[in-house]
Amino acid sequence: MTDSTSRCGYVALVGRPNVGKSTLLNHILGQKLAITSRKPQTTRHTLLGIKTEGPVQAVYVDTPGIHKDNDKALNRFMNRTATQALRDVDLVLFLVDRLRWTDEDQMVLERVQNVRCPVIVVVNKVDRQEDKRELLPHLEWLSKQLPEAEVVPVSALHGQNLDHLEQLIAERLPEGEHFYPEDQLTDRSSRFLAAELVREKVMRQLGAEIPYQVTVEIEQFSQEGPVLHIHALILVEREGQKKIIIGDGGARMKKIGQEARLDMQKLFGSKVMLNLWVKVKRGWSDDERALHSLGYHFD
Ligand SMILES: Nc1nc2c(ncn2[C@@H]2O[C@H](COP(=O)(O)OP(=O)(O)OP(=O)(O)O)[C@@H](O)[C@H]2O)c(=O)[nH]1
Ligand SMILES: [Mg+2]
Repeated sequence: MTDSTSRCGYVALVGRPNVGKSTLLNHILGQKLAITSRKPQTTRHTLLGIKTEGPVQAVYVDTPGIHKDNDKALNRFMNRTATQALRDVDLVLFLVDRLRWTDEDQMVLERVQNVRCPVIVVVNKVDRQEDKRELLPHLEWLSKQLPEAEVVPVSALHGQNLDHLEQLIAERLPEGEHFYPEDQLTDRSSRFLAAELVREKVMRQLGAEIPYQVTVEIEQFSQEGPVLHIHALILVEREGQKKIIIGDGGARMKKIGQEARLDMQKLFGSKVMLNLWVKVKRGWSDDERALHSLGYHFD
């Protein structure tokens, strides 16, 4: 945009799990802020990622993937969180994965059709689409579902077409003063981000089911001289899960710790000493009170 009008607004990233919402946020910010993994339902909380460039401030809201499975309190919390984020934003980015259209995409589409603000449909992962022409009928079909929306193919992972996307976003933000100082990156605390990085490594290291039964609490977070001391507690549902996370002779736990520590050092710009523990807390993911005390609540 060439004009110097001050613009600012909230931009929700919504879609079913695994379409690349958090990856897109990180690429736009040029920094790893949101956790990502190949497993669905990685993101559990909304997270603001703020990008200020000259007169334009876009406040991105990363959300949990909207999914069908609603049987546990944690799943209900995640779906409610994502749906609520659609309410108070100025622009919605509806992410889909190339031609893969599922019942969950349909669920999200129906919610997005009801929003009042502008919508951009972001067709992600096009780097994986060998024959791009095959996309065209689907892009047209998407346009018909949301006639007012722009439909934009991108690769969030490789940064393809993101300049164009950001341009479209900027043009759709309302005029107004910026909500946040220009150097602010997020609304979340460093403690929150540290817990998420540990959870990401657990998500990435473990097989199919256990990651969904894991949450992380930060017990200590203190700067002592040049070193950040972080103690994180990994909570699981069952004794057997604890053994799997620890691994043979503590090998898996060590790997989780090493990888999380490296990411923390990058994010916080400080040397980090990280201590991890694993504890069993039965039933936490289906217990409203336990969820609340573990940080799964609305502000
Ligand atoms: N090839 C390719 N992979 C991508 C792209 N964007 C995301 N991915 C991969 O897709 C997977 C899911 O990405 P996430 O960003 O965690 O997806 P999400 O939509 O935030 O998922 P939830 O938080 O579970 O709702 C990860 O393995 C990413 O690396 C892309 O443009 N191309
Ligand atoms: Mg995510």
